[in-house]
Amino acid sequence: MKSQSKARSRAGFSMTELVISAMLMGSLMLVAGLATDRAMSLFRQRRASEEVSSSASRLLQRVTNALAFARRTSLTPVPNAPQGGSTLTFNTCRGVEAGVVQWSAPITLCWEREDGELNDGLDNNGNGLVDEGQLAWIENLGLAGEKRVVWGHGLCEFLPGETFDGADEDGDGLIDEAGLSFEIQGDVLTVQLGLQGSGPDGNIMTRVVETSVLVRN
Ligand SMILES: [Ca+2]
Ligand SMILES: [Ca+2]
Ligand SMILES: [Ca+2]
Repeated sequence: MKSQSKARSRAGFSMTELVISAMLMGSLMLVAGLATDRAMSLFRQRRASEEVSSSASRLLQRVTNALAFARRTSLTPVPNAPQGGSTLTFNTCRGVEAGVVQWSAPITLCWEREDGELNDGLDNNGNGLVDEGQLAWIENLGLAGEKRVVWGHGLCEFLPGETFDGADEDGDGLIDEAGLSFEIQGDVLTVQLGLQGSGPDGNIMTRVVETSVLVRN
């Protein structure tokens, strides 16, 4: 008997060892699986966050380009603090012909409610964002030949830190600034954009970008 037991021990693992090994292997696979899920979740989260950031930057650059040759005296309404503005109409310089500066048709950049969305604190269009807006570029607003293009979606209703209460809650000198905000000081026009996106877990990500344009034409 003694020699048979020694033979089994030498020949392989006992049943207990096999069970323990299987349990250890299962635990390791579970840990590895959880780690992979966590890593993938973080990756998706980071990618979604980067997409919102890059979209905000691209949109701001487009707005900046549109304003690059804006006529200072054409800014309507003049976005003075503390009201600023979320709508701005202006003409831009198209060059000089026969010594005369040529101005564009009136261009309007504005925050407007996203299609399918209502101002009711609910996500009416089911995109994960609540009461969000879109950025519209409009030529000849309200006139014959009006042209309209939506440049961006997912604008915040108000920039972070602000609500619709007639007060400057975030203390930046502007009252109730929207997800598209204009402010002029002298000839310097400051633009702020607040963009939102819905993350993989349904969480809302918000990015605020800002730039200033010297309006001197
Ligand atoms: Ca929505
Ligand atoms: Ca809504
Ligand atoms: Ca403010």
